[in-house]
Amino acid sequence: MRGIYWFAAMSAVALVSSAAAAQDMSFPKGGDIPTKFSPVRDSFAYVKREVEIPMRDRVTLHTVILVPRGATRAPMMLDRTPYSADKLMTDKSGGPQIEDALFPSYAELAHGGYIMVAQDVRGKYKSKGDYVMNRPLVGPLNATKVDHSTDAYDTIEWLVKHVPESNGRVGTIGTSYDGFTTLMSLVNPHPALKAAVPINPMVDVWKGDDWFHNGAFRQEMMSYVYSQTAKTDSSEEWYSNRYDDYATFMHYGSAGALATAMGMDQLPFWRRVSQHPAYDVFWQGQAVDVILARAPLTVPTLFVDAQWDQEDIYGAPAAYAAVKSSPNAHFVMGPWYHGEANSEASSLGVLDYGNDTGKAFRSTVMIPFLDAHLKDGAPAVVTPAVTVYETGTNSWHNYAEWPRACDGCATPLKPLYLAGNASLSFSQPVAGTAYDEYVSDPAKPVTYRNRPNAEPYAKGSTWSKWLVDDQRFASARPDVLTYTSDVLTAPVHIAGQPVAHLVASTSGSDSDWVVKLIDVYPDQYPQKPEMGGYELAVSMDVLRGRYRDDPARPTPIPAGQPIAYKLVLPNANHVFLPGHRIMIQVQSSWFPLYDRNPQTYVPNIFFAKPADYVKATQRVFHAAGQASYVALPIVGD
Ligand code: PG9
Repeated sequence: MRGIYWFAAMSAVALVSSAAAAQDMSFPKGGDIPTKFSPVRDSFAYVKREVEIPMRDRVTLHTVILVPRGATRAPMMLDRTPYSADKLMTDKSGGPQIEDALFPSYAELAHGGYIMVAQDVRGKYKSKGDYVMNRPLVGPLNATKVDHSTDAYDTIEWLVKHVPESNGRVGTIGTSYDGFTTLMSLVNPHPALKAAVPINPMVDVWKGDDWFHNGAFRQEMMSYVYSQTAKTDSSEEWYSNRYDDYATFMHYGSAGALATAMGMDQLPFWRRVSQHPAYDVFWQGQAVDVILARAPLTVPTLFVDAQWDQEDIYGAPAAYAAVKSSPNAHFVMGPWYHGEANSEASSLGVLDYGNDTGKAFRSTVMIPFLDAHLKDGAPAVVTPAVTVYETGTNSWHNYAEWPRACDGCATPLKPLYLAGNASLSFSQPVAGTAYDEYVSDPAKPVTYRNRPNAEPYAKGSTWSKWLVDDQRFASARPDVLTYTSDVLTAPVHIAGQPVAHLVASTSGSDSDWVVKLIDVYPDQYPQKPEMGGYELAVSMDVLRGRYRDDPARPTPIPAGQPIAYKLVLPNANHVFLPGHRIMIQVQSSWFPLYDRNPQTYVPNIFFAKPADYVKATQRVFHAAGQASYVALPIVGD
């Protein structure tokens, strides 16, 4: 009898447990993802908050605040970005460490006790409002009541009132476009803004930053305009059915034709760019160096430049130059590519520096500078006016002035003359052949680097290193004039901007002139044999000839007449060592980075027609009275 009861009980238990099991096996109404899940982050080394900060026009800007755990009376660093605050401040690997959420230089700041703040600029990603590329200041180019200056002010006002862990002192920091927004925070700055670090900022996008260099259009940047302005979240990616951009741009001919093929006529910023090929009030009104010069620099600022900046090589030096009379202005130039100041930087392409120059800059210059201006009771720090890395000797140096030699400086520029037999001389030409010539053929343009020319932002691209490519691919071409000095027996140190002065003619009615200053390594270089004979570009740039007299008013070039051209080249702090030679190259295209000059004067090169592209015979003169030269900022030490 007992057995029956036992069996019944067991059966009941089995029934209940199977019912329970059945209950566990059946998923809940609404499925397995709860309507709200609160991740547990107590073990994380930081606390992250996302807030929507209201601007004066009530538009809210998405802002991510990363507070090192336990921080009190901490300073805040603000980076206002068009590239997604979430991406800038995300726990990428889901990890609990600060390094999981921030790239190296921002992680170092957070470890140093800084609250890090990233904000989507208006109209991008999660921020509301209208996005405008490099939104100009309120005024003739901006009829609204808001710009990056007002948005920075309103953001800082909110932060100092709503972040309890802060000490009420704020710094702004950012690279490239974010360097531009950092500079904009200096216009009518908020009183709590106590320091700024614009790194490789966009300053004058027509003269020498992202869109043009002296009027030659950087057509490789079209993909950026496309991806940046087609959608708020930049989810519309540029595409091409050719790996080699040389082929892409040759296929379409002009930048305007490619833009039309890509649907870019729908993009208002593209329409403005293509309608303003000259340096008219549209671009002049956005020149940030000119804007900064209108008022004293009241916020201590570190203008950070990169000697081989492939994107904004003009910006930091120009902005610094505009305000360098202020004791608040400090200039840094490192041996870097665009943005490399933020990361490990012991090398750049073939150049080895022997130590991490990025870390050295951040730990000995940037962070002490910020600590002194932002942390409670921090010891005063004397930040030198100028901190520059000297390539060639691989050493850091401080100076009171930059540039150290220039037209009008105590140390003047020293002309290095193009001479006969493809030579260079510090003596003026007196006799010999009057000129050298080449045929510039738009059907076979000189490339800016060896083909294939990958799209700069394509996966695996080495775009960031192109300025240190070996230039022997160019000097081997008949349409590149190459002049070389004798082997140096003593060091030649340049510290500033070389200035090219060409006397040249063209058989066309328009022309581009590219000038390159190059350090030629010894043919035998035992310390690194593969560098034997390397042609390292130290400073180079392009001038679109139609703008030779007035960047705002282009004019045709009178065919066949020797004309004087002046082209200011980018800053360099470089020593040409004994055993090396100095080289100057001259050419008339730099493709496909820059659009081709049709060499026929047309109203707007963006819309040049195939028939406009003609060969031209170019002559560069180096005769007495028609001397071409590069004036070098040579200094004695
Ligand atoms: N200077 C970068 C860039 C701006 C515009 C076009 C292409 C590149 C940058 O902001 O990263």
